Amino acid sequence: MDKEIFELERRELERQNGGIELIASENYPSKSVRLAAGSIFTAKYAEGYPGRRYYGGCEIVDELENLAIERCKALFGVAFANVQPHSGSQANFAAYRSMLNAGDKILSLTLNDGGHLTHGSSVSFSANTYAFAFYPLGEDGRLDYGIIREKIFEEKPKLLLAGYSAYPFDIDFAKMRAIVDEYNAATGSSCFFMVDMAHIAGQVAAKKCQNPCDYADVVTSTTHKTLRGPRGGLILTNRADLAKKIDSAVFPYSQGGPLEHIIAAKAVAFKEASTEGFKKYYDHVLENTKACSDELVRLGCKSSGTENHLFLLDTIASFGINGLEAQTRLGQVGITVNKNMIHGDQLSPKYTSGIRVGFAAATSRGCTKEQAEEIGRLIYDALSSPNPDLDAIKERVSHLAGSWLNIAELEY
Ligand code: DSN
Repeated sequence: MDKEIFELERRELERQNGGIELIASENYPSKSVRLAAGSIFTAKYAEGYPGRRYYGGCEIVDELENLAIERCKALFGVAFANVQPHSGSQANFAAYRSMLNAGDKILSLTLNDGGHLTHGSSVSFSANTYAFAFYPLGEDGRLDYGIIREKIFEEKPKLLLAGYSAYPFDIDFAKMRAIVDEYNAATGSSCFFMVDMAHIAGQVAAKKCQNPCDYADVVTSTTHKTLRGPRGGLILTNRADLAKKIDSAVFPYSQGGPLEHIIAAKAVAFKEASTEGFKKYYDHVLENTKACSDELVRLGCKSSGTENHLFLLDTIASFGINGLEAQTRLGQVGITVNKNMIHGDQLSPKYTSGIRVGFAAATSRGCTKEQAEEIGRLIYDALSSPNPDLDAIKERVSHLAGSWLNIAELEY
């Protein structure tokens, strides 16, 4: 009936299938996740929570949402889960509201070092509602827990925030919990510890890093990045006192009817992420990311190195071009990345000194370690010469992407 939309979807699928997707926050859900997201649950209004709805006819969506909640709790080993947030930003909005009053101070990572807009950017609600202070990374571009400890005593925040959008290394959540506990004990304060694990939710589910739910008062996430679910958010806690506040901060404070079709798709993704197959998938994500980064270093480039699904490539130091130019040039050969500030960046966010490279999506399509190394060489060939043969590189990209699984047919 709607040929225009059908045609746009066809072209987008062709674009996705024909290229190499290296945006670290993107991924491809399975066909089962997409079918659930397109299901008839979209037709049901269900404001409220299971057993406490404002509409009749909610018996089945109650079962659905309870199942999603149970699967989510089991996956992350946590006592309470709210699966209604429409996005990560909505999840952060409600999470802050459950712990803080307007004007309270949040201690967050310096945004240029990898924080998210909702972690204190002046263009988001966060900085408009709360006061923010920031901790920088250490000189080596890694979290410096000594600095965080100093800052918490200096700034006296009500909440310490961890979890980032462009941080390529492991995070010691246990150490951050200890800092908050030490601060609270020494000063009689009740500072909260919150983790936004959106980028590493898949790594947490696969048990390949510390689980922030073991240490934080509240954990937020998206479901569509490394977790491979539908686009959406969630909030987790082990604290019964906060669980109630979280629920009312989501509905009715900041959202209306939950997207039950997306909750169905989240439930499918939680089931998939709890399997041995997902752990193996994640081993490949980590292996591929490191293989590509190592190959670029072998070719003389400056990479951040990696302990997760992403790394930052310093394109100024490696090729003498800024992140925007690198993003554009790679786009011309069918490799999608985003420009990104790198630690100590002297350029503005409009240009940046580097790009962020991630392998969650490519690995979902079957990218192997050897292919990840080849992608390193493709990036090098596209960026190292002022006049590269873009057609030849594009041909190699198409050949590689063409050997992968069709995104529309991805089984889990
Ligand atoms: N936009 C996401 C990212 O690219 O990291 C964060 O929400």
